[in-house]
Amino acid sequence: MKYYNQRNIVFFSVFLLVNCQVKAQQELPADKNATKETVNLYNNLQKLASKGFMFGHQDDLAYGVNWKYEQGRSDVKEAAGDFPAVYGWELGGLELDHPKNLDAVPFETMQQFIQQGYDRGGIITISWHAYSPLGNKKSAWDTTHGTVATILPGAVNHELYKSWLDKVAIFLHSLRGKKGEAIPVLFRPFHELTGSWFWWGQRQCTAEEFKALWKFTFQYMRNEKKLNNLLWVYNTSGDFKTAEEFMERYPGDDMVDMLSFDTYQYGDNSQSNSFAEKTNHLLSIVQSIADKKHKLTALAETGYEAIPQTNWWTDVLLKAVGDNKISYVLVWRNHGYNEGMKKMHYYAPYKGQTSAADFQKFYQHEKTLFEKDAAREKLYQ
Ligand code: BMA
Repeated sequence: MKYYNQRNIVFFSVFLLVNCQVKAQQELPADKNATKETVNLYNNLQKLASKGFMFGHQDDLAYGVNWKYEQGRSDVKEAAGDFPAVYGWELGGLELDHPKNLDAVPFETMQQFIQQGYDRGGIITISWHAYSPLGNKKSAWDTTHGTVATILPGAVNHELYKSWLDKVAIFLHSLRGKKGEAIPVLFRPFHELTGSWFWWGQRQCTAEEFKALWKFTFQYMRNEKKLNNLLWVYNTSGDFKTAEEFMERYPGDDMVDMLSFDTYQYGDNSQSNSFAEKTNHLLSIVQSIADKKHKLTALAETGYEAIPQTNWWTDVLLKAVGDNKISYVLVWRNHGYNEGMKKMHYYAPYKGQTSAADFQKFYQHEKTLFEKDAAREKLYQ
C-alpha cells in the first residue's frame, strides 16, 4: 500500500512537472493577461496552421438562402455535412443601442449562436461596422475625412466613442461557456483599413491617427474594460502590393495577434485564375511577415458572390490558399435574394447549389478543417 502511495506521488510530481513545462512553453498573445482559454486558443492555432486551415462563414447559424432563424440549420452543414469551424458575427448597430445589427441579426440571438458554436468546439470572430461617430445616421460607409481624429483622446467625440466601447465590452463580456468562462473572440475592428470606403479608411485618416485609434481601443478594452478574451486581428483590404503597404498602419506587435486581409472574386469565371494567383501572392506576403513575428494569419473575408463556378472551391479557393499556413478562410454571409440589388447575395453553397458537389470535395480535402475537426483539436485546452 505504502509503495503504491509513493509511486502515485512520484507519478503525480512528474505529471505536474511535465505539465508546468508545457504551459511554460506557451506563448502569450498581445494581451498578457489573456484568459487561459484565450492563451490556449492562441497557441493551438499556431500549431494547427501547419496541419490545415479552418473554414468559416459569416452569420452561418442565423439564416441562409431561403430560410431565417430555424434552430439547428446551417447552409454549410446542409451542403457539406458539418458546421463551419469558424463563425463570423458582426456588431454594427450595437453602439447605437439597436436591438438588431445592421444585417437584422438580434444581438440576443447572436449571443446564443456564439455560445452554441463555442460549446461545439468552434471559433468565434467578430467584426464591427460601427456607425459614424459624426451622427445623423451616417453609416460605417460614410467617408467624411477627419472622422477618426474626432474620437481620439481629447477630441470632441472621444467620450461618445468610449461609450460605444462600453457597449461592445458588455456584449463581449456576456459571451460565456458552460463553466462561466469568457468565450475567446478573434476581434477584428476597423477592418479593410487600407480601403477608403469606411470612416476609418486610408484616405479618411493618417497612419498616425489610425494607430492612435487602435492603441486607445486595445488599451481601453484590456485595461479599463478588463476584456481578456480577445485575440486582436489586423485586417486590410486586398489592395496592397508590398509588405510595406500592408504594414503601413500596423499598430505594433504588442497590440496584434493575427494578420489578415479581405478579398473577393468579382466579374465572371474568366477572372478565377488571376484571383487565385493574386490572393495566393498576397497571402504569401502576409505569411512571410507573420512568420518573422510569430503571429497568426487568415483570409478573414472572401468569396465569389452566388458561386457561379461549379469547381470554385477546389480549383480556385484551394489554389488561392496554396501552401500558406493560414488559420482560416471565412466566406461572407448567405443573405439570399437582395431586393435592392435585384440579385442573389450569398457566398457559401446550400444543398443543391451549383458548386455544392465541389464543396463536398473541398470539405473532404485533407487541408480543410470544419467544426468536427476543430472540436477534435480541443483548441481551448
Ligand atoms: C456587405 C454586405 C452587406 C452587409 C455588410 C455588413 O458585404 O453583405 O449587405 O450589410 O457586408 O455585414
